[in-house]
Amino acid sequence: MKEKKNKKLYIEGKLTDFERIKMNSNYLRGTINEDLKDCITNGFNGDNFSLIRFHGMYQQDDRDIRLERIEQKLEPRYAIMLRCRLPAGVITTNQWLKIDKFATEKTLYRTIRLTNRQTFQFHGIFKKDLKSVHKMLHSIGLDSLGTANDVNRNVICTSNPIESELHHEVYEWAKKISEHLLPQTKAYAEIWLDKKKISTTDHEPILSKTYLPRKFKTSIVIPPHNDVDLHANDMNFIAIAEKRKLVGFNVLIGGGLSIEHGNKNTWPSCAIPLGFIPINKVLSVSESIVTTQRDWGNRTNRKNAKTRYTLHRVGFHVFKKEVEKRAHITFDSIRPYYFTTRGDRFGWIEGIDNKWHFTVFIPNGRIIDNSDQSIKSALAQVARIHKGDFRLTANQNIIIAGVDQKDKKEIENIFFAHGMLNKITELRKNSMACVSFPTCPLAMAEAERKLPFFITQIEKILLKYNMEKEKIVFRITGCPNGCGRSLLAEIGLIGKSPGHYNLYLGGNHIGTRIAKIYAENCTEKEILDHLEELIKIWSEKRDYKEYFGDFVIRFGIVKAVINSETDFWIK
Ligand code: SRM
Ligand code: SF4
Repeated sequence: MKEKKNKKLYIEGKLTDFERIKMNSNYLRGTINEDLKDCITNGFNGDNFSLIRFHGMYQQDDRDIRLERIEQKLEPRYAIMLRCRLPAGVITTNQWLKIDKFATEKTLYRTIRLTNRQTFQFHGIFKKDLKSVHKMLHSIGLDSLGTANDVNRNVICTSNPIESELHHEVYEWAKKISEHLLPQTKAYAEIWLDKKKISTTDHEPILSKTYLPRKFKTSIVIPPHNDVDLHANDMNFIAIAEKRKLVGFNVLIGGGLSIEHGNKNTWPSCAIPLGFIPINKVLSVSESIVTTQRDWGNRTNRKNAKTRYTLHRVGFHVFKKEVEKRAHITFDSIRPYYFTTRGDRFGWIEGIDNKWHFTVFIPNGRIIDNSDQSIKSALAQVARIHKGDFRLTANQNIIIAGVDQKDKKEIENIFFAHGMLNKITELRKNSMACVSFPTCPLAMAEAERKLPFFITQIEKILLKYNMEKEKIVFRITGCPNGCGRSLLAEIGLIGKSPGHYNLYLGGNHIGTRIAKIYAENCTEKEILDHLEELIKIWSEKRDYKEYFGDFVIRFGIVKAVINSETDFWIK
């Protein structure tokens, strides 16, 4: 008898072209190898343009010189951005020195960019150097698998090892989940590492031949620090400890931030709780959540393909029941937990193993030497003498982890000598921007390059109203895809067109509330005028120590987004 499909669970309609690309790709091989031999263009052709993303690479062109190249009748200056896989952001000093060298010698911009998912990107690698970057990464135990496209992305995890024992256990889970959910195809090894074709029958038991309907993101967080912004992720594990020992995780699903300007069929969402699981169920539960999303996610519309839309369509309880069935468990009630902070805790912190950890502020995560600061040189110098490792944070900063008391001064001196220990305001520490121009093809307005300007202006406003010591989470994202996580900020800007942004307010300081639109299509001046007015009122009318994000809600300046499907778009 023909199986009767439940319409709620299976979307009928035309599959997106992306589904065809994946299906016809022979497990992500496409004709990438042939393209690599084509020296006429620096780009990739046809489906390969999308397929290289499954190998952790994006084809980009420098948008600052796009018009100039067109006028000169030249091909756009194609170059590749490569994103490494680095579960929980842990990188050894030896690995760091190798990537630093590669960035200097083989990339167009000679920089490394720390991302807000605890890894790094190289921008501007030419096609001819692609195999050498993969071989270099492989030689130091790294890869770029599963960092882009319709797979589980780099698994992020609370980064500061202050709670060392717990952190160590949780870090191991981040690695295990990442590895468990990785693509199994041998295409990566064959194409980039010149490995001989090992098997003729590839198999993707978890991801399937057509992989997931859309990107999928996972976080692990150790309360009370929501430094990973868990609500931006599809699947989240909140570590629950008893007597400092990990006993299990609360599992939350369906977070995500991307929207389309004006498209009410898109909305951001905080993740919602499924329940508590013991440690031994982590892999089966993560696999069951991923396979349920794999089977039920929308493959006819990529704008509605992420887990939150699947939950909305099939119903939370139906989804939960299916996960329980697949994982052979019953979720327990959520265990109590709370968050007090987000962001990074800068400076020295002593871990419980008597080691010290030094969190250093990296403006926009850009590892570069410039006239004010020589960040790249400083980190390379530290890497040469440091006996512990580096941890990349989910806020684009870096932790020099595992330092002995006696070595602290030497490390600090290096950063000081390179101009990196200047005093900065709480606003600057809690700010973030996505990459945007010139490399991001989707950018509508500046983000990374505009962030210092906005911060400096807002700092002046805060000073004027004696609020300069206050923390405000301020973020800019160059388009509504939301990479800069502006919709979880107390003040968030989302690019509309060059020089114009929508202004969002009302996220909270712990990252558990979605922000709401306050003003549309503003110029930089209009934004600063709005902020001056609001900061003035906040300074006069706030309750004792009330955060900006909470104040704008209590004072009725914007309505709180409680149920984002319904509340987000209502004015
Ligand atoms: Fe992102 C696409 C950069 C975190 C939502 N993101 C892109 C691309 C690859 C543009 C593209 O598709 O061609 C950007 C490359 C710019 C460049 O030149 O480097 C890009 N995203 C980034 C990074 C580097 C921003 C940063 O400054 O740190 C972050 C890399 C993280 C990583 O290491 O994997 C980054 N992106 C995010 C986040 C935040 C997060 O994950 O915590 C989000 C919002 C959370 C979410 O997923 O809902 C995010 N990026 C997107 C989207 C929208 C996805 C969607 O659900 O519709 C796109 C566009 C797409 O996938 O079609 C996108
Ligand atoms: Fe690019 Fe938009 Fe992401 Fe910024 S938010 S990096 S502009 S895709």
